[in-house]
Amino acid sequence: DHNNDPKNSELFEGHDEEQIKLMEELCIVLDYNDKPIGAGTKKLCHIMDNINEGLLHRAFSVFLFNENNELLLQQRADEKITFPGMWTNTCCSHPLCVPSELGLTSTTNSQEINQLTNAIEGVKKAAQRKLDHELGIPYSDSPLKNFQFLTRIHYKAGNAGLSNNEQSDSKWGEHEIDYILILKAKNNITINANVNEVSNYKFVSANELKSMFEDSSLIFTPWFKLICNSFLFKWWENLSDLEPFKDENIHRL
Ligand code: DMA
Ligand code: MN
Repeated sequence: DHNNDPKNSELFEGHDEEQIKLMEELCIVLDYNDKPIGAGTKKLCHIMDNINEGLLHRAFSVFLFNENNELLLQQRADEKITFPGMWTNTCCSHPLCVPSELGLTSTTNSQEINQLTNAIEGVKKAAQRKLDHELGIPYSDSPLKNFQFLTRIHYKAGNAGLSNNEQSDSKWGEHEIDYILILKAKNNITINANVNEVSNYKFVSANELKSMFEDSSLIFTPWFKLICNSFLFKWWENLSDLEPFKDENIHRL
């Protein structure tokens, strides 16, 4: 039972109004096997006390590559309540607990046949919505059919676990089953970053990213670090054929 629901006045003190409002979004609460078991506000799902009691939700991470196989990185805005100012992959967020993003509107009525297929469809719609919201990437530059789902990663991270993060805030964390989506651009991508979400962005080669890791003035999100240390560079070397990297497993990192 996740009844730890501290008063907004204390919890959000000093935070950005627009980002506080987004904490009312309804995330998909999961059991250990990625089965939806309810809805929880973004606020409740990211409170470390609830996470420590096991509260888990669904998320996605988009890795967008341009025609030169460079990865689009973003730096999270200082306004973000969780992990502000950190560099990370192209776009991350949560599918909402609504039929379209749960993947329950499929015309093939295959809910019983393959729940994962439906969940992936829902997550792709959420990814399209957030690429537009955070980076101003129009839906026409992110057609659903161009997303490739690779795998799922289960991880837990606290804001406070990070050294040299002055804005670290132990109240907040992440505990997610994260759907990995690759988007290979087939044309020049239009970007119009939302400054409330993204303070900077940059296309990088694998070597450029590795040198960013050497720069101690840059801070990276824990999930991006985990994915870089486990899978990213293998995917990056094989962008033309990602089939061997697709699986139905949940990798517990
Ligand atoms: C949450 O991302 C998702 C992952 C994979 C960490 P986020 O904090 O950027 O979500 P939002 O953009 O909705 O605030
Ligand atoms: Mn989350």
